[in-house]
Amino acid sequence: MPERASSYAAEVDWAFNFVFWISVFFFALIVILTVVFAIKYRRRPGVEADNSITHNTKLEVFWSVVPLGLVIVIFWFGFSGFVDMRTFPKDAMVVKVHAKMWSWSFEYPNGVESTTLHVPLGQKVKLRMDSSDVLHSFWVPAFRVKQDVVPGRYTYLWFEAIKTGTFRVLCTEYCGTGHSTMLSAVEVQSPEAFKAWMAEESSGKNLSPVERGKKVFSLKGCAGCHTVTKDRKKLVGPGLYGIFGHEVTLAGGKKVLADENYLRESILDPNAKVVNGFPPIMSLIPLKDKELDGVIEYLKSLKD
Ligand code: HEC
Ligand SMILES: [Cu+2]
Repeated sequence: MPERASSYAAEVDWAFNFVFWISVFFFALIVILTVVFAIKYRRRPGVEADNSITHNTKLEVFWSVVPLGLVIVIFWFGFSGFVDMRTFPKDAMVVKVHAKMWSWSFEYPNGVESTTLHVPLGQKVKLRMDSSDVLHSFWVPAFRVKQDVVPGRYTYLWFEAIKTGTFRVLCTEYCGTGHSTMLSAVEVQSPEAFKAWMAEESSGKNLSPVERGKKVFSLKGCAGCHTVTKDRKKLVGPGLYGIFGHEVTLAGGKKVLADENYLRESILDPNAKVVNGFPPIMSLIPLKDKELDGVIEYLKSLKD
């Protein structure tokens, strides 16, 4: 089991272990008895089958009532845990979670946005989740929470972190080519560290265009499909390192120069010119003028 970092974890693990060991016990019991009886009562020459026993009421009541009791206990643990998870505390901090192919972003009550989820230790947090394309599923193994994120509606989740540290966030609903890279993290910080982080994030309004662009690039999910490293590794889309000022071969063989207008068009009207060898699956991601400008400056800065 992954480490336990939320108030649910101990109870979930207890229920899991309970069911697991009951299953192991009955599996062993049934397999052993099957083998023993198969050997002991096998057909042998000279031994007649004895059909005098038809049933045994005491034994039958026993093996019905005991499992019934066990499944009632299992139901009780499952149901009370479920009720806890679906009863949302009124005093929780609400964070909006935006899922899209293939990235996560998080939006806090004061409007700050981030690509990793920051939460203070010991504070109840409620997530309101939406997807702009297909079904995703938000999963934090260390918190023992998992919730589908469904296009066209909001879904919710709440938890309270009990341990500081960085814990993995995964998408656990197959959502296309980039599914396996749809990763993020939860940073559980002490309340002071969380406050300091929040203050720094919300004061960062005077970013240079390149810095702003870099932020937009990860917040808007561009990084889920494009690398920006020197090796120009392909993800779902082409690597964007060094793209500015270079020639791009389009589907059909035509070559164009990647100038500012090409970059602008590639972002505002993604399928107007499709890069050779790539599927036309980049969707339009709405950007404000300043964000678009930042992204273009950022792409221009990706060079030696
Ligand atoms: C769902 C995956 C996906 C996302 C998200 C995505 N792109 Fe793309 N992008 C692609 C693909 C695939 C191509 C190549 C096909 C084409 O040209 O449409 C591409 C092409 C491009 C190109 C042209 C590249 C070249 O080599 O000529 C640029 C520039 C670009 N994207 C920028 C962005 C920016 C900026 C964002 C975020 C606002 C973004 N993309 C988000 C998949 C994506
Ligand atoms: Cu997903």
